[in-house]
Amino acid sequence: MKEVEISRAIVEAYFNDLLENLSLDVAIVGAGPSGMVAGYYMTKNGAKVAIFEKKLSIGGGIWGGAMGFNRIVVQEEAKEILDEFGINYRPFKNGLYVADAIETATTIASKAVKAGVKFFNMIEVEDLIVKENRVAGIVINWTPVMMTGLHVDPLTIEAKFVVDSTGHGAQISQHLLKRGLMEGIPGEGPMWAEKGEELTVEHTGEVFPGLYVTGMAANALAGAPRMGPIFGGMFLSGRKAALEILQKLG
Ligand code: 48F
Repeated sequence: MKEVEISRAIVEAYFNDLLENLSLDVAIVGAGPSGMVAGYYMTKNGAKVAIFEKKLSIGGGIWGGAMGFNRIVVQEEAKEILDEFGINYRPFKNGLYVADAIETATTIASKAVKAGVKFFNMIEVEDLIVKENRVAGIVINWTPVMMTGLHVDPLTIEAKFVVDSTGHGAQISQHLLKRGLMEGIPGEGPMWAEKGEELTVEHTGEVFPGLYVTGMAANALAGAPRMGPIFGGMFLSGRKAALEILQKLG
């Protein structure tokens, strides 16, 4: 066993994947619940999808449940998505169900990978490609380059659609805002769980030609309330974006 052969295996496999994913149907930014669920449904239905995540770990805000108590709550309307993924849950009361955060994060990630979603972690999306008033792809860099502020130019990925699943900060839509291509992003409002869940799904959609928002990013753009550790809205938002994009991809 030669060390350099181990290196060759990694370099070859990774860069083959990167080359194959330079041109996508859909580039999803952010591997939280809404982004991973969106990726799963799109890939399962034939789209070529990759998810770019700036952190080392994927799963976004699922892992810690609430305050680090690693359980999440899902409401009746989204129970079918737990069933689709085969995630166990226990009924609580009033149409609420409790699931294990670790099982939720790992199962969604695993099912997404097995459906064919390609994950690229430790890559930060630092900008968008915009051509003739339409988002046409993403601009990527290594997270350590961004963290250290090194002056290193990025690479690009072209995509028919980009999904901003970056959570509370709506990081990708912010790039359009700072260029004057989008009107103000009010940010999420104070907590109101029921309303926040409803509005997450309602505001999931295309916010600029070629750019969709899901999950908490949708609330940030709409000024809709935060909702805390109830996750049904995130799942339903991801599925809604997936079905709309699939329809547009034909
Ligand atoms: O925040 P996050 O989990 O997004 P979400 O799908 O779900 C929100 C819930 O987790 C929770 C909640 C609801 O119940 O309030 O917070 O809306 O995941 C967003 C992911 O995007 C990554 C970030 O590291 C996180 O994993 N991300 C953010 N900006 C970038 C990014 C970027 N510029 N490039 C790549 N990844």
